[in-house]
Amino acid sequence: MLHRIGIPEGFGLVPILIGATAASLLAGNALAERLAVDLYVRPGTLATVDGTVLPTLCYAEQETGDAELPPPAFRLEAGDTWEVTLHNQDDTAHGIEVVGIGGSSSSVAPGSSELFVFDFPSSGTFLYRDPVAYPVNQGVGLAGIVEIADPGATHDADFTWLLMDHSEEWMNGVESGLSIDTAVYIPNYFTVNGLSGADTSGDPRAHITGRVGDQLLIRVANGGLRIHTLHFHGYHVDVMSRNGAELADPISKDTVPIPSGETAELMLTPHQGGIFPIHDHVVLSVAANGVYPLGMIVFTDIQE
Ligand SMILES: [Cu+2]
Repeated sequence: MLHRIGIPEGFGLVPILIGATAASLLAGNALAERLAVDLYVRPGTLATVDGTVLPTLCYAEQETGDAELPPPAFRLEAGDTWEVTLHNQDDTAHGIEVVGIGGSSSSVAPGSSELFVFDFPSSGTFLYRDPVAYPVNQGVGLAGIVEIADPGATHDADFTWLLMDHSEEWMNGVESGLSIDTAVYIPNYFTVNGLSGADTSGDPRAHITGRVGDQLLIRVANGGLRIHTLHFHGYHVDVMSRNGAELADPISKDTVPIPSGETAELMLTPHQGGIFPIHDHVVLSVAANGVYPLGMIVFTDIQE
């Protein structure tokens, strides 16, 4: 359910904000029931694996300074309420939707701020994105993950993959104020948490580490516009939930399709140690501007 309360322009804080920062959300705050953040929609960049810097639109936590992909990931607990004050610093309308929860029918005019309130009655992995001018705004960077943890969960570690695809042509077009032909979308960069190729091994949220027998929960959200079908080498995973809904009978698979805008929670219980790749089954998506294997790929590093 979504509640939306308009607040006057320039009125950055409203009395119900509790002052929680994203850092405190990520650190986990078992007592919090209402978690408030400010997000600023503004131009930013994606630094790609081959040194290209692409123009994006970002949900940034800071009002000023450089804005970069990936967007912040937020973690709450089942039963919590997420209060987002969205400040639109861009020159076109923007909004924030949590797919399956609410927000899709609202937008924020340029230079204005609005409060969006999202209730999460149960645990799951959710995608937030800009529903305005769909799919263009989402396609140039306005998407991220909200993780709703189950306080009673017993897994040993968890990981988060925000999948994105990036069209240099769209990104340059939006930066230049051109109208985008949405019938033609040819992404040429593909990232996990804003990283690609071996760079994903430097991100402890992306790089899968653990021991044989551990229960390793992988939260996946596809913020891109293309389907991404993840192939696990060395292991099968149990698909525990999709789009925030638990599956009654988890399905064991080594290849898991994640359509655009959708999420899944995967449980990896390694039966063997080793370093194995996990990659998009579409070879183009494992490339960066055509160079393989600098695209959507992550690795496991499992100890015996
Ligand atoms: Cu493969």
